[in-house]
Parts: sequence; structure tokens; C-alpha cells
Amino acid sequence: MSKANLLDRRQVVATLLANRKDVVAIGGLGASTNDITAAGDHPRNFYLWGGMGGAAMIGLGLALAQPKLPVLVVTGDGEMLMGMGAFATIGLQKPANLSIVVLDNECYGETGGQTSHTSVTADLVGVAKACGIADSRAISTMAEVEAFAKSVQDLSAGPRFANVKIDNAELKRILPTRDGAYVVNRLRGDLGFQPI
Ligand SMILES: Cc1ncc(C[n+]2csc(CCOP(=O)(O)OP(=O)(O)O)c2C)c(N)n1
Ligand SMILES: [Mg+2]
Repeated sequence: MSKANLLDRRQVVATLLANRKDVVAIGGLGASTNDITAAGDHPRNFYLWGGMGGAAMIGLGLALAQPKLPVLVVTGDGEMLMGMGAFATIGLQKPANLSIVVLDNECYGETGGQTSHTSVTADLVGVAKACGIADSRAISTMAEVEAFAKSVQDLSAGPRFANVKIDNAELKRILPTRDGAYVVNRLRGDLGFQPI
């Protein structure tokens, strides 16, 4: 089922994070979190092990609380479909420092590759735009990924959304720690806050 000329998810995420500077990267449950880990564990990585549908809203909360921090959510099409209402609040609040990337393999890869709505009808770029996220792009080339990675550093022009078509290859799972308290306190510490 894997189609030629679709992008490789690990290459996409490695490119997004290559010159990350201050970026906090929030991974959706499962595969996108593995991709972020594969690009290199980092105190500013926030991994979701569960909470399907919550990645964009966690990004929104952090972006509103820390407006000088570039916040990048990297999640899957299935996870974003479950939390699609997030677009409405992000489009309303318009946090300029928030960027969202969906790695769209048109399936629920983590649970066996069942086809998702984006393979047939659902257009996440259209939804994001209709919710008020003016900078919403469909990405199909690495050059576009590189341009998007640069724009993540611009804290004045967001929110922005990119739907990146990727192949549906099942890759080796590169798992980060499952210790949520450790992950949140490591991030807080790196941002200069006390542990909770
Ligand atoms: C509330 C809830 N429902 C279902 C699941 C099971 N589940 C885990 S990952 C996943 C698929 C995620 O698909 P997608 O976000 O597209 O990521 P992919 O693996 O395709 O990159 C599902 C259904 C879950 N963890 N939580
Ligand atoms: Mg998917």
C-alpha cells in the first residue's frame, strides 16, 4: 500500500527539529512521539503516551502560557481527527507562537493501519483554514518541510498548520521514557520552573 514519492516521517521530523533552538516539541501518542525521539531525546520534548486527541490542545495551552516560546505539535492524522475541535479554539485564540504538523499517512498506523478519513474525504487543511488558521498548508516535498521548519521560529506570524503527506511504512519503534512525571519536570526545569 505504500506509495512512492510520499515523504518519510523520520526525515520530516528530523528536518523539523534540526535547528530547533528554543522549540518545545509535543508529540501525539504513538508513532509521532517515536519520530521525535528518533530525532534525539531532548529536555524540551513532551511525549504523549496516551490522551489521543489532546496534542494540539496541550500545544495551545503551552503557547498561550509562554508566548515567547516556539511551540511545535507533531501528531498523526488519526490523533488530529479525534481532537479536530482544537482547530476552532486555536483559530479563535490565534497564538502566534504555535505550529502544528500532522504526519498524514491516511491511516491509524499504530493500531494496524486501518484507513482514516483523510484517505477519502476529510481535508484537515480546509478544516484548519475554515477555523481561522490562515497559514494552513498541504505539504508534499522536503523543501516545503524545510521552509515550514524555519517559519516555526517566527513568533509573530502563527498559528500555522501543515498537513504533511507521508508514506505508511511501519518503522522500528524508538520509545522514549514512559515516566510522565519525569518528562514534565524535565521540561519545567529547562524552562526555569520548579518541579510539580
Ligand atoms: C482514546 C483512544 N482511542 C484509541 C486509541 C488507540 N490508538 C492508539 S494509536 C492510534 C492510531 C493513531 O493514528 P495516527 O494518529 O494517525 O498515528 P499513526 O500511527 O498513523 O502515525 C489509536 C487508534 C487510544 N490510544 N486512545
Ligand atoms: Mg496516521
